Amino acid sequence: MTMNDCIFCKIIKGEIPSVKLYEDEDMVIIRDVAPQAPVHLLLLPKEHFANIVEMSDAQAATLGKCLKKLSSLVDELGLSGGFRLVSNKGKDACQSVEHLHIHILGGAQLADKMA
Ligand code: DGP
Repeated sequence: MTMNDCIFCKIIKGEIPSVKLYEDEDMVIIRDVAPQAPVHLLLLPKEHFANIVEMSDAQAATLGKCLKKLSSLVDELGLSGGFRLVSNKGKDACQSVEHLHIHILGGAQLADKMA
């Protein structure tokens, strides 16, 4: 998969519509189209890379910055009661979009088991 046919790159560029709740130079945060919790968001780094295993040191530093920023947005995103972060990598985890993304799940008490 290249950036040209990546659905999340198209969302980031505004070529595919999405509900964008936050955007800065490093990331966008959108609503997941198939929510699995009352609040189900996706944090998308703007730079395309497939997953956490393929992440460079520079991309890891940017992702850390994004997560730090997320911590300041918790109330406005409806996550003040808590939240869960998930990033699927590969077949066993059912990763379906090969552009690293962090699922942000919350808005209610979540199940205490993840699998
Ligand atoms: P994963 O299985 O971890 O690769 O999750 C991909 C998620 O992306 C899945 O929860 C559904 C979501 N998704 C797929 N296509 C779109 C889209 O076009 N718009 C939005 N907002 N979410 C999408």
